[in-house]
Amino acid sequence: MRAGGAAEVAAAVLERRLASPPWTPDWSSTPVVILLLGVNGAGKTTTAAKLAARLGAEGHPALLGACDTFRAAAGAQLETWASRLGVPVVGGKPGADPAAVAFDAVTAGAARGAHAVLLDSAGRLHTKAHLLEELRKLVRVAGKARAGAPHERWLVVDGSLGSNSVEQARVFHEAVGLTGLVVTKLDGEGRGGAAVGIARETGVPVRFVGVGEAAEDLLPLDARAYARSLVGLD
Ligand SMILES: Nc1nc2c(ncn2[C@@H]2O[C@H](COP(=O)(O)OP(=O)(O)O)[C@@H](O)[C@H]2O)c(=O)[nH]1
Ligand SMILES: [Mg+2]
Repeated sequence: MRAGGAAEVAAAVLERRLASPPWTPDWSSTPVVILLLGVNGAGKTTTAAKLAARLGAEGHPALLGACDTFRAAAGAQLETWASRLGVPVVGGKPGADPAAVAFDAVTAGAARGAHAVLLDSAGRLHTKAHLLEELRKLVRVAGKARAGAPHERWLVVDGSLGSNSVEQARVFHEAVGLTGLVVTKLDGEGRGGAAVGIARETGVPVRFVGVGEAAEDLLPLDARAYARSLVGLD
């Protein structure tokens, strides 16, 4: 078989593995609550902001929840985005209970008629066990503010990193039950190949990809284009 032919076959296999029905949130029952989680630097905060911009442009106003209270800079980073985008944000003082911030954000989102509440979370704590326990609590408490929340629990993965993120994904999946992935930094060196392994390991779809640092640099997954770029086609 020609090399090109083999690459075409590989791309088709990857495309099938990555393809999934499109994301169709239930906008008849709002706010839809989306938790973004993942390790430090993956792109959670940036993705929350980009997603708020995208949903707002599609007619679904969002409210941001700054649940990363571990670092003071994290809340400030989200607030800067929020004011730039003109999107409301609910946060807490540094060291505040992230679950309490999530509760407040979901409650505020419902009261203000937001269609989506996007919860940014911390990526590093004293220990991994502590981080996972905090995320579990956040999920539990968000569900008290609104039944079924957070409706989506998306793992944000740095696409420029290698396959050790598959193990990370498994741990997060066990802790909170992921419903989707966002693969960031596909504008950089990496091609985001780990996403295929993560999607396979967890069975959850890639929902969006990050292709830059600006508000508009978040795109729904195009499985065909993604698969072809993974094998070096196009
Ligand atoms: N080039 C590029 N940079 C990104 C992308 N997403 C996030 N970043 C950058 O990655 C860094 C870490 O992002 P941040 O959202 O703070 O990560 P967090 O720690 O998971 O909240 C920041 O400098 C972002 O601007 C992307 O899709 N492309
Ligand atoms: Mg952050």
